[in-house]
Amino acid sequence: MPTQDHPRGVFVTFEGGEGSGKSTQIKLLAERLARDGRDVVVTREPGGSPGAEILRHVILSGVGKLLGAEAETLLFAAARDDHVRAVIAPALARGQWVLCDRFFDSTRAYQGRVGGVDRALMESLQRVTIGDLKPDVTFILDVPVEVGMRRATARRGAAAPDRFEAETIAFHQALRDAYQAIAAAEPARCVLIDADRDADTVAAAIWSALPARLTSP
Ligand code: T5A
Repeated sequence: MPTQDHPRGVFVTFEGGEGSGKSTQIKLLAERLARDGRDVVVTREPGGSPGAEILRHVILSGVGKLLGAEAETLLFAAARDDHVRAVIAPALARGQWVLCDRFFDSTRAYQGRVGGVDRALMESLQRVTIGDLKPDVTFILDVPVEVGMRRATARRGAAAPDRFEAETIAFHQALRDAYQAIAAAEPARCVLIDADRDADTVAAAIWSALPARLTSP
């Protein structure tokens, strides 16, 4: 159980491929933290603020893809800029816990490692949008591609796949590899979680990994 007092709130992000179970786990963690008396804000990207939600609609419609990888990356950055300033930074300043479904690792994985967007552009955008704001801990939910796609398809029902759900199996496999590489490169911040287990087992793994990450230097 996390007990450490932080000078600001605690920023926790969830990452992973499609259908990896991020929303499910954020909900479970938020409920558990609230029972523990913590003041929790749940948010998501792209979106999370009124301006960023408009951009989410544009991006997931596929319009960004038509503009090209760099322009689509700019749209994600614009959404993040608004979200950080309107929601995340104020909540952390108030001392709240912020649980965010996707953050800058999604850009690094989808647009950077898999999409091939220029590294210098990515770094510039990161500097402008988030500065030195980094998550205290990032849970990367890892599932085999076919498991994630099956879950996402079942949840979607009759609706059409969005811009990224419609990508190829090779794209999603490269994405899984990218997330594993991010986790390996930043072990102090990132925890790779085997999410191909029932939701309660995954939640227990997340809960038990949290305190150590919050007390590490
Ligand atoms: N993107 C985003 C970028 O390319 N760059 C960026 O910088 C950012 C921020 C966002 C898209 O934008 C891209 C990535 C994404 O493609 P989205 O609609 O927010 O799109 O999609 P996702 O974040 O991928 O969210 P999903 O809703 O698809 O997946 P989740 O949240 O990982 O999964 P969840 O919890 O909704 O679960 C999916 C289904 O599986 C079941 C659930 O009940 C649900 O039906 N489930 C489980 N079933 C069995 N066992 C478990 N352990 C389960 N956990 C959940």
